[in-house]
Amino acid sequence: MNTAPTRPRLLIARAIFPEVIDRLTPFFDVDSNQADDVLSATQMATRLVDKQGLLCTASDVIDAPLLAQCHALRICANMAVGFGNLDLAALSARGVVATHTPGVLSDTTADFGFALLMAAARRTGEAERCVREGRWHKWSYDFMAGQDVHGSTLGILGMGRIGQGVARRGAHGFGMRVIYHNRNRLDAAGEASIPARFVDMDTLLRESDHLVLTVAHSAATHHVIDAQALARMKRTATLVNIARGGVVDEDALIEALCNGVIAAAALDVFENEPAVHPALVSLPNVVLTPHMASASRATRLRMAHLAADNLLAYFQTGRALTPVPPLSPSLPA
Ligand code: 8YV
Repeated sequence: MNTAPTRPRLLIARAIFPEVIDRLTPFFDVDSNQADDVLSATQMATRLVDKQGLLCTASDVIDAPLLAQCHALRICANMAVGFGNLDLAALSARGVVATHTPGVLSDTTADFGFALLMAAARRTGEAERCVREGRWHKWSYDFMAGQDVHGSTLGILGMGRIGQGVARRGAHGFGMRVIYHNRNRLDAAGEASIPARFVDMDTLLRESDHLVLTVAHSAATHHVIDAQALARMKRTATLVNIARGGVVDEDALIEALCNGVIAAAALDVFENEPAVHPALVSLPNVVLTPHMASASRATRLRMAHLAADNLLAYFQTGRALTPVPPLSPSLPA
């Protein structure tokens, strides 16, 4: 009689690095979507119904109707630091552990946030399109004149690890004065090490030359940047969103960019991604990138390994390594 214990069944919902799958296959019966078709709710339910483990990404919606069909599920390992795609209440009600990938992507994401800030402020997207399209005919005193980055005021909304990374780059690399707003204030040593000054939301909006959003999306932060908030910003300001699309009211931002309420924006995340509002595509003063702030090969590999480590630790020791915190005040990178 074969008495070998059965291995837990695992669904890997999107394509990931083959070497990470190789680490998991000795321990799990793996059903892997290496074809990388984005699974519909029905397809996800069909493939997850008998699985104890799930490795998913921020594009996969794990909600109560899905969980109601997946009674075997014990752990959901999100290959992302953000977890707005997970219904934490429904997971916890069913005793399913949720994990995410904090820390390993903070610097790569902060690098990209800074790249977007510079691109928006110095109009690099617009300028590149002008050259490529043969529209550069002569030098003029104000041609492609944008806003300075060095010595300006950098505002950060959401001072988790990613926000602090952007702040350090601004303060140490570009001599920027850093102000921030967050649900929780950093301790004195944390503020001094950047240095950064805690301000209320109104001051943040009014004083920032460049405002970078790194706050988690939740009911409390949904459309926190709306028409009223944009109206309080400087007309010369730039806005950068590397958090989640829902933090910004896109219709209000489009109005603001059309009417000179702020000078420019750079968006890596969108309210209905991967669909992008057509008005954004036609605006010259916005830089648009496809949710790629963490996309260096090394960092994506670290994220996939950490998701795998969580699955292995949970099934081998009963404890996951980086569970999602119960309530997260800012993008907890
Ligand atoms: C990921 C992200 O690329 O980690 C996050 O929260 O937004 C990005 O790093 C994406 O979410 C993949 O799951």
